[in-house]
Amino acid sequence: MASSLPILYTFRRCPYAMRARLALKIASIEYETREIELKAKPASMLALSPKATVPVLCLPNEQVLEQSLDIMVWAIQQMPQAQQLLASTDQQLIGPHVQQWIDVNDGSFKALLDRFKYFNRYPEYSQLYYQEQACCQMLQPMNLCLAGQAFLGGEHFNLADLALFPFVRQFAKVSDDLWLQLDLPHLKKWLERWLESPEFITVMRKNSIWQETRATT
Ligand SMILES: N[C@@H](CCC(=O)N[C@@H](CS)C(=O)NCC(=O)O)C(=O)O
Repeated sequence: MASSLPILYTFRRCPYAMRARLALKIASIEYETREIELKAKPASMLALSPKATVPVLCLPNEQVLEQSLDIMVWAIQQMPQAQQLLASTDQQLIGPHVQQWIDVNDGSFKALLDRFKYFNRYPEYSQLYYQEQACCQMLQPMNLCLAGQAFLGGEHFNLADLALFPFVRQFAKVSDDLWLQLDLPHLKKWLERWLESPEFITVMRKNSIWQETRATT
């Protein structure tokens, strides 16, 4: 697949795709967007990445990155200055501090987020129980960390901020009422900052679904 720009298979509302797009934007990397439908994945995407999840980034040298974190790291590595800035806490892009946040987010928090959002499918516990557990697992520790600094990474954001933000956003959007009741002022301020950032607004612009038949490559 010869293309001068990287190609990103993406789904607008997917939080994993969101964090990849955000990192690409922050690193000022131009790419071709191929917006897909999860229920009708293009054959060309499946050929590149049989595991069939978005995001998938295909580089001009035909290297395929099929994990959102790999895409984020690759994007930031293209910008030496950003790499230094984003590594301010751990001295590396994904050091132990960043990894810890990502492990909690992609592990127990994501599982609780799904249960909180789709509580009807998980009747073992109430929606409020799932909310409370999610708060204990990640949102309260984040709020505590953000009480003393603007970002999880310190005074500048790092990969943990970028990686967690779309999931916290999704959590907040489950129920306005429930979110408003939570006493997490520092986390809410952090979330607002990301929601209002020009980078996020840009990567959330709507694209029409990419049509495989139109592909010339
Ligand atoms: N570990 C993957 C997870 C990506 C993922 O699960 N994406 C979801 C959408 S949010 C997906 O593509 N699911 C496949 C499907 O629903 O068919 C990553 O970080 O990129």
